[in-house]
Amino acid sequence: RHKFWETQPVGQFKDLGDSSLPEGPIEPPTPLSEVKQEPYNLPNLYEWITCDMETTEMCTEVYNLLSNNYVEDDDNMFRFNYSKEFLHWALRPPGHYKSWHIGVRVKSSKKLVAFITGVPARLRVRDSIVQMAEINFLCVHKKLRSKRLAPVMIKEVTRRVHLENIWQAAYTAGVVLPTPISTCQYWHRSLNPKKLIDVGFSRLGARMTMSRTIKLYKLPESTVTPGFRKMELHDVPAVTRLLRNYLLQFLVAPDLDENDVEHWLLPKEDVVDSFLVESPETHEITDFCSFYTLPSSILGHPSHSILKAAYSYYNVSTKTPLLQLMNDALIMAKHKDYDVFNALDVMQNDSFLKELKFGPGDGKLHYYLYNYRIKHVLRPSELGLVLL
Ligand code: MYA
Ligand code: JJ1
Repeated sequence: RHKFWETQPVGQFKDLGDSSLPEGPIEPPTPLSEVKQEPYNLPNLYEWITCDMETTEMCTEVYNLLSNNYVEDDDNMFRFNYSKEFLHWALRPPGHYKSWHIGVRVKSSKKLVAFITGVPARLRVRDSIVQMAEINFLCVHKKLRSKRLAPVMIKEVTRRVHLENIWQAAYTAGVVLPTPISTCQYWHRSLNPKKLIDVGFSRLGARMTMSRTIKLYKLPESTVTPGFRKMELHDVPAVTRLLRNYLLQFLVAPDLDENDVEHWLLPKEDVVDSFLVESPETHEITDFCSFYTLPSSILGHPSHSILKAAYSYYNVSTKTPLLQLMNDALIMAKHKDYDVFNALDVMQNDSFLKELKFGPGDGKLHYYLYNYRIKHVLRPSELGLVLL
């Protein structure tokens, strides 16, 4: 069934019920001297490149590959359209390795036809802190699909991760592979229902008119929580403390330090937005919410070409009820002209999705670990991790 994945150190379907298998690494690290020194072989017409994501030329080439060939919904109506600025941010966190940004070119024309990336991350799995790679942006040009190029890309990124003495990875996918540690549901909150319906992202509900629908999704002009404001650089220590403490309750979560928080959560225009609640009395930072910007191309629509989507990222409530905090996040997203606010049912998101008028989407997201076994499938609420 899975000719490639059956050969890899990942949880296998046949082992799903077997509680005699221990939690933790599936195979031990090999001595670095035994890691293959040369890249894997590609079909002869192609060559490996290491992408320098510092340069706008490279960011543009990657952007062009992804915007034409990356993830689509089940009905091929929308395609993720990560911006160049987003890619520049997502691929250069503290301690990133240029060698983990891997492209494949056609030798003759130099055209970029495939891509895969890793970035380093510390993840906590129960009580263990594990150094990992987060793998993302695996893409093969539409004209080169089903030629078994993806397994070569995955083996090559694995080799380059091993060369840095890292032996585990985390990744998400819309497809089922051996074997998910958890399966999450996408939920969507309409902010611009007229456009969403026009482009086929959503439909008029039964016994609903357009004006009744617009009224249903109306939001206040401004946020309601006293002390709600944009996160600033000087907030990094307080946000780090708040978030670290909050993430302890989940079985799998990132282990973030101040440098990580500055990179991943400090607002960056049209890339990541973060807000917090500063108590007007004590000036304590008590609550936090964030979302990232991931537009989708609308395929083949006569008048609309881009759907502007916000994706819920990390949220922490200690004083402001999470429902009210997320309603303020929706108000900010509407104010910034997003068409839809998306969220997974991870962390405590279940507690606000229905009340804030999110509806379940037709997409699921499966979470995976490479070379790390988890004894039981996790509930989405046990996951404290959001990948981009
Ligand atoms: S998820 C986003 C993936 N990208 C897209 O969906 C974009 C549109 N699709 C494409 O570009 C292609 O269809 C891709 C497959 C490139 C996905 N993750 O070359 P093939 C297996 C893992 O003939 P193609 C993301 O970026 C498939 O089951 N494996 O197929 C996270 C089959 O294996 P098997 C996948 O369609 C990526 C084999 O590939 C995926 O031309 C995490 C077929 O290869 C998938 N999304 O190309 C990667 N889709 O026979 C793993 C298909 O066994 C990282 N396949 O079933 C693992 C950790 C590595 C680091 C470890 C460090 C220690
Ligand atoms: O966006 C998604 N689905 C939308 C559009 C569906 C269009 C037809 N297929 C959707 N819309 C309904 C919204 C509605 C709003 C009012 C309330 C009720 C709901 O369901 C889906 C997620 O649901 N997205 C995708 O399918 C994109 C791919 C998801 C897998 C991602 C893989 C990630 C890669 C890892 O890095």
